[in-house]
Amino acid sequence: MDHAAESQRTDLMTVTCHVLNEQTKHPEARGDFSILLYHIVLGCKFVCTAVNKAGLAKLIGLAGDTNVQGEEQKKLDVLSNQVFVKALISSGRTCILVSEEDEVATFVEPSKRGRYCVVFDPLDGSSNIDCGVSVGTIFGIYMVKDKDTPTLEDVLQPGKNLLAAGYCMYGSSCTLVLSTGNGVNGFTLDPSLGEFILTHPDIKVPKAGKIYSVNEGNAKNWDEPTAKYVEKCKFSKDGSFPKTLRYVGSMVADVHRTLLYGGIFLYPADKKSPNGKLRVLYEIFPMSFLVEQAGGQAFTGKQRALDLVPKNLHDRSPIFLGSYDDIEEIKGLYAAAEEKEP
Ligand code: AFP
Repeated sequence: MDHAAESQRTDLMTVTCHVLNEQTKHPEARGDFSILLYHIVLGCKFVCTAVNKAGLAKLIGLAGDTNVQGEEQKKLDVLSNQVFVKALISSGRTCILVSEEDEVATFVEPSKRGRYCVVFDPLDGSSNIDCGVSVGTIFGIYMVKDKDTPTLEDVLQPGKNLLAAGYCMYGSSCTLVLSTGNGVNGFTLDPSLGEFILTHPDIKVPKAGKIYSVNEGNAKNWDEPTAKYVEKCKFSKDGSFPKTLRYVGSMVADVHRTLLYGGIFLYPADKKSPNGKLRVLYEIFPMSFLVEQAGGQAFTGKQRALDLVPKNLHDRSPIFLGSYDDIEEIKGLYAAAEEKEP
C-alpha cells in the first residue's frame, strides 16, 4: 500500500453516504431505510465507546459495579441492549424488535411505528469482554407485511427474506460490515471523525480457504460428517497441506476473519446440543446473508441456512459457513451420510 498516497486521500466515503447512494438506485425509496441504518450505526458507535472503556470498569465503575453516586452500573450486554432498543424505536422506522437479550419480541407502539423489523444480538461474545477479546453486534432487517397489524409471523421468516444484515466488531478497530442485498462492504470507525469510513469495498470471501474454525473441545460429541471433515482438515490424505485452526469463540470475530481470509466456520450439532448453540434469527441468518452476498455459502447440515423457517424467536441451528468450496466439501459428507442411513 502507498501510505503517502493513502494519507492524502480525500475521497472518503462514510457509511451514511454509502447508504444514501444506494438509496438513489431505488427511485421509489422514501429514505426510511437510510434513517433506520443511521440509528443502527449510532447504536454501534455508542456500544463501541462503552466496550472500549470496559477494561477500566474496575477503576471508574462500569458494568455491574457501583459508581461514585452509589448507583448500580449496568452490565455491558444489558446496557447495549437498552441502547439499541432506544435507538431503533426513536428512529420511528421500526415495528417489531427481537433481541437476544429479551425473551419476547418488542412491538413498537403505533405512534412510533415504521415498516421494519430488526432482529439483533446487541453484544455477541460478551463472555469474552473481561479478557479484551473482540465482541460485536449482529443485526438483520425484515420488512413487516402490514404495519398496522404486525404479528410474530413478520419476524419468523426465512433468512432469504432479509432486506439487509450486518455486524459491528468491537476489536482492535471498530469495523462495520453491511449488506443491503447488493454485495458486502466494510467500514472502519475513524475515532477522530466519529465516522465509519469505507475501507473494505465489495468484500468477496475467497473461493477456498486454508483455515478451519471450530470449538474442538466438543469433538467427542460430534456426528460423523463433522468429525470426518475436521479430521481431513488436520490429516489430509490427498497431499494438500493441513489447514490452520483459528477459533476466537466470538462469532463476529470468527466470521469476520472467514469473510476476509476464507475458510470455514463451524458450530455443528453434537450429542449434547442436537440443534447446535447458535441462534437462527440474530446470529445464523445475518451471518449467512453476508457470507452468501460475499460469494460463500452457509449450510445447516441439512439445507441452505437462509431457507430455514424459525418456529420460535430464539431457535438454534447447527451452522457451517465460509468459502464456497469448503462448504461444498462438508455438504458432500452430509449427503453421503444421509445415503448410508437405512
Ligand atoms: P457468549 O455471548 O456467551 O460469549 O457466546 C458467544 C457465542 O454465542 C458466539 O459468539 C460464539 O461463536 C459461540 O458462542 C462460542 O461458543 P463456545 O464457547 O461453545 O465455543
